[in-house]
Amino acid sequence: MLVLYEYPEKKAWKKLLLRPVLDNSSLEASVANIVKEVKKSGDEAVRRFTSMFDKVSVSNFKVSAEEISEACDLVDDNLKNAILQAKENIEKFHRAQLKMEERVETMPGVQCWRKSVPIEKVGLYIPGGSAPLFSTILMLGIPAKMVGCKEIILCSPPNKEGKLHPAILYAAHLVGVTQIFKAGGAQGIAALAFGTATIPQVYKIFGPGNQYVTCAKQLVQKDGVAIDMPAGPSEVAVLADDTANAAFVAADLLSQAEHGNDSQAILVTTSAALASETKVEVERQLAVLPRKNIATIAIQNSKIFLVKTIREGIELINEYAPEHLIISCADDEKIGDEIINAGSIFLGNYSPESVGDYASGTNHTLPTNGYAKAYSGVSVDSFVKKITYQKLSKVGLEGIGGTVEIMAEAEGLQAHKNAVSIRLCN
Ligand code: HSO
Ligand code: ZN
Repeated sequence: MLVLYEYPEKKAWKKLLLRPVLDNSSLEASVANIVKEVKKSGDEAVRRFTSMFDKVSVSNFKVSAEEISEACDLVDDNLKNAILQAKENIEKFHRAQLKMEERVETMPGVQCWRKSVPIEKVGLYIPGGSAPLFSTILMLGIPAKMVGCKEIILCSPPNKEGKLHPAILYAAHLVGVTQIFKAGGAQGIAALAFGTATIPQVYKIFGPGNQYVTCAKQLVQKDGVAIDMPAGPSEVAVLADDTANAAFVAADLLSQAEHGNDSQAILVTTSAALASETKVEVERQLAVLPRKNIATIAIQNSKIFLVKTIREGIELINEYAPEHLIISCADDEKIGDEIINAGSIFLGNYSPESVGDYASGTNHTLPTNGYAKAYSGVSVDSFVKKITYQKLSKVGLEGIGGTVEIMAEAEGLQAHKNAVSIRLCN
């Protein structure tokens, strides 16, 4: 059952909005051991942990061309067409982010500019488990390919038959992933971070995963491998007034709840009627969901907040900083402009989160756990580094030289000053 908080006082918000705490400490030691073993023994260790955790012995981690073409035949045409439509939209939206920056002449003869350079080797992690998230391959693979990453390596845990889901292979092939490996969990992350005889090392690792995967990503970061962002359980918040539709709101809350036991869904509303109707609708829709066991547990952690004004609702949302925010209010766009902390915002009664999860074009890899206060979701920028350049003419150096000499002198860095003076013969 969703818990209803009626007009909670502001000072109580922080506590009420706390996410369930994920305590990594108990698993950190075992994840650290897996990471260390893979670093030391490479493929042999990956094989050992794959039999231990995935209960399958894999002789060759690399997915072959035959396996890919077999998988492509297995995916039905309806699904292929849907994936193609999603790909087209995701490409359109992400292509618009590829902006060239202009050269700037900061002073006569002093030119500065910045260029995006693709990260040469990136790793995409796709979880296995109860739902094969092939949509995440589109969200990560499309921008990686678009900016020109040379090696796009995908790792995903094999099932008990030692295979990956056909839709995963189809999507990976479609977006131009360069190599696919059957390796999951912390061992998959460690393999990507350090490389093994068969799995290439990458410079940045993307993608969601369970606590083991998240912990492994955090550990390898200490070894200099970049990661997309600290990931936590998925979440949605709905901000609604009395123009919202309780059945739609309930469906949105449940679409997030079915992701995992630890998913969170919250409703913030000014309408007492909507709050109670949504409660009833959630129970009604939940009862017939195939993943009702998972969704029921997630709904137990989920909350409804009744607030006096939309303004108060906006403040509460900004405090929570949800991964996804659906605004079902008459003034959706105006309210949307006042949101400062959210990963992705869905406006009006006809913009369910599911559309962004799959196909509208925006990226679904987004900051969870309150990280939306300081982090953005994945975009083309996540796959590039930006290098700055400058070129000065002699006139340029003559113009700026004095400024640098004075500043260097004041910092007590004579060699810095000299690098200018020697050129200007001062
Ligand atoms: N809502 C998830 C993404 C997803 N949904 C994938 C369905 N498939 C996290 O943003
Ligand atoms: Zn989703």
